[in-house]
Amino acid sequence: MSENKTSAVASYKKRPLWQWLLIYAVVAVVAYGLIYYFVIAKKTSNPYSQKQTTSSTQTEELTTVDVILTDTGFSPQTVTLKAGTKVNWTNKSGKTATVNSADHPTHLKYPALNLGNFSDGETLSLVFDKPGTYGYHNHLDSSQYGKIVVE
Ligand SMILES: [Cu+2]
Repeated sequence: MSENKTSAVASYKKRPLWQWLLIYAVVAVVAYGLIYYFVIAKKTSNPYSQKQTTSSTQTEELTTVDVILTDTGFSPQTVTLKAGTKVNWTNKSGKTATVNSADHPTHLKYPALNLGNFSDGETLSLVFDKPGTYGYHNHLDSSQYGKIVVE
């Protein structure tokens, strides 16, 4: 037992100092490598999770608002929403109608809102990106009109 101990000490003493430094250096490089590997792995998984949160906020922002056209007109007549919201107009009036930009009959105020005809049961959609007030009407019955206020 005591012989073993002395030989172990002897072999320890045989190693020159630079070898121990080399071993320490190798161990340190491996340890740092592992740490960096995990840090980078975490960092690469972070943008992914951020991407997920961004897309989930986008889905939150991209809410839809439904406007129903009945024979008494568009309901709700005035819709206030945030930029990026999609408006769905559904025709439940029993007749073919249109969604056209103000003013009747030129429809020049907001050309993107000239969505044209939709028959009973059909839906027209438009995403509003810019703040503003957008008037529209049913060109086939201009007593039916509405307003989209984008904040
Ligand atoms: Cu019109």
